Amino acid sequence: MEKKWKRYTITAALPYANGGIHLGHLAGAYLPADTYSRYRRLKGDDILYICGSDEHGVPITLGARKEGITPQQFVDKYHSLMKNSFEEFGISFDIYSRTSNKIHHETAQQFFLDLYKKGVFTEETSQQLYDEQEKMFLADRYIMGICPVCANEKAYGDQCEKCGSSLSPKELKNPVSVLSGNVPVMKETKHWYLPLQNYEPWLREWILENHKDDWKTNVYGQCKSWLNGGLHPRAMTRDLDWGVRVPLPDSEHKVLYVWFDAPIGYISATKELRPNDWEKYWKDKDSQLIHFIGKDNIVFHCIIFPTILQAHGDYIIPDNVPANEFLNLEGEKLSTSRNWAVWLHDYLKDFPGMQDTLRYVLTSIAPETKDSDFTWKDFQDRHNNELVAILGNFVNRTMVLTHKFYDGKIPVCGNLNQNDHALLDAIKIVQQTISESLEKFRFREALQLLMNLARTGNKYLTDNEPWKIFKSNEERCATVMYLSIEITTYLAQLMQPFLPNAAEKTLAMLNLPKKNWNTELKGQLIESGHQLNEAALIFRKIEDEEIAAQIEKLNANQKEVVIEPESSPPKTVIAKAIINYDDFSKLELSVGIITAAEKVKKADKLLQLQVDIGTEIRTIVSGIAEHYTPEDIIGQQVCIVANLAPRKIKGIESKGMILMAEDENGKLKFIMPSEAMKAGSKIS
Ligand code: B3M
Ligand code: ZN
Repeated sequence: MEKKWKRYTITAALPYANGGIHLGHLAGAYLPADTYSRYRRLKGDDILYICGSDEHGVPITLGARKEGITPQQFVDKYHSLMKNSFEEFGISFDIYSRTSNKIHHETAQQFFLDLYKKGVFTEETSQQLYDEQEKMFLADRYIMGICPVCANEKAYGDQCEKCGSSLSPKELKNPVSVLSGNVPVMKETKHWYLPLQNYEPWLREWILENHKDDWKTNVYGQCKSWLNGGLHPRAMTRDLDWGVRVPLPDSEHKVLYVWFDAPIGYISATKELRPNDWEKYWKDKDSQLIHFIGKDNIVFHCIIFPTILQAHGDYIIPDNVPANEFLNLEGEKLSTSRNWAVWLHDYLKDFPGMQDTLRYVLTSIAPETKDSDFTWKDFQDRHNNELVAILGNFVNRTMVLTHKFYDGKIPVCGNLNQNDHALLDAIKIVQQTISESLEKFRFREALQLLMNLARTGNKYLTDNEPWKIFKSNEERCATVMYLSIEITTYLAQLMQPFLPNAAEKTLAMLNLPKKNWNTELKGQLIESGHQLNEAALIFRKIEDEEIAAQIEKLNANQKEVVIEPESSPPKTVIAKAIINYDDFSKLELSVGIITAAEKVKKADKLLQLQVDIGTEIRTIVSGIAEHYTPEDIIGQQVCIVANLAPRKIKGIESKGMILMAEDENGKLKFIMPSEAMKAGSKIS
């Protein structure tokens, strides 16, 4: 039996306050969550749509340093930029808060203390790099040194941006502190860890068994691969000065791990909004908690935060986490460092009043099951050929004809023929099918259903040609127009979650109020004699020049990410020296099959793979995490260098190397035999 929920707590990932909002963010989390929230409100459900800025973590302190301002000034600037764009775009948050608020610090500290007192954490002491002059422990990004792989002198503690290797600070040669330029020393430090491994059986049952059927396969698959990879204790505190202070003695320079405090931000924002009854949204088992996020946040919302909530004991856990995949831009991965992105604040300036168009396009191409691509040409086509030519056109034809024939008064409906009855039946079920799709988080499908109703309307007008029978068959003409207005009215009501502005305009033209989706959106919605308001176009056309300007802007603003000239390699590949056959024959190359894959902690680019090479299963760490997700590559045939000396990468011993080919966009692809082969087959 499907559960009946009393209320809905809907969250969208708290964006880092270190930049603007781009189309990828919108398509990933904020727009689907907004559509869903609007739908729930139209049904009269008790919902809260919660969001805010994530203002802690190393990206913030580093960003502030770069701009030469304090972290607080830095987050103030980006918080208001994001808040304003969301507002202007019409994302209908019930609250857009921020994690630097006092109420958040208090809530997160209390949460930490509750867990601490329950004995949930384990304490561990370890050696970390420390800057004696600045008197501070150095996060990976605060350490620079020589890359052990390519000898770049400006590699960071977590990564070399020149060769792309993921590194750990201890691997760097001649490490120095970014802050002082001094050589850091090793110093002992204590941290509190969440023993995730203890919650594995509970997580397995909750996700793998209870949510097998209702979670999206991309989300379920990622969780499964994390769980199968084995869970480990994760530090919930950091040695930093910016963040939520650890509420324990002797912790002046320690803050809560940003991924501990940020999701609690959902709770503090609810408290801020509803100081008197926030608890029912977080503690009542009849409240449905739904997290809208992008795929890079899955582990935090499906494994770590739920474990924190569960360990606490008083809170509900998410019922669903409908994470989206990524949105690409003009065939390439979005990149904020390269400025390969379309920023919402720019869009709003360039296309004033055209929020619905962006909503329409991003929902039509939503990366619901796999990555999808936004192109400006497609944006124009969808707007002109669908919004204008199908939806706008139908509404406009109906309005204009009604004014022309009947001075804008809804005419009397005469006898219905078979087609009319079929039409009415079709209208009646649309609301139900749209609702069903929305409840399954299938926004593309839901929007498609809406557009099909507009298509049906256009066809009905074209088939019945009321303009030809206005004089010869008054009754029939009136009936056709009556039914067309009825379709328009359904469209206006049903548009609301997707195209709120167009819906409002259409309802204003119809001179009708919004209806409750649960109780009022059935049967006949209009009455003969009702006076319509003046007809106006709901969408204008987008011209070729506007699109050309956007493409030009995108290319012009693109930044080449080159590292300082003195240390950067020439762009072209240097031809390597000639080798003889003996050199070549030293390589042991063979075919392998990937049997398991998981992300490497704290390394965005790395996957830890288990590769069957016939005689054994090898652990190989490979820098392909930006090109493949773990669940996509299980069973993949690969070619490997089997006799490469083992190397420790991020603490994992990697035994071998996977051969990859790189395309002109820097995308890596597996090299594999032209036909499936047994693991261990030799390559020569
Ligand atoms: N700020 C990461 C991100 O913006 C992080 C999300 C927090 S959600 C609680 O993708
Ligand atoms: Zn390097």
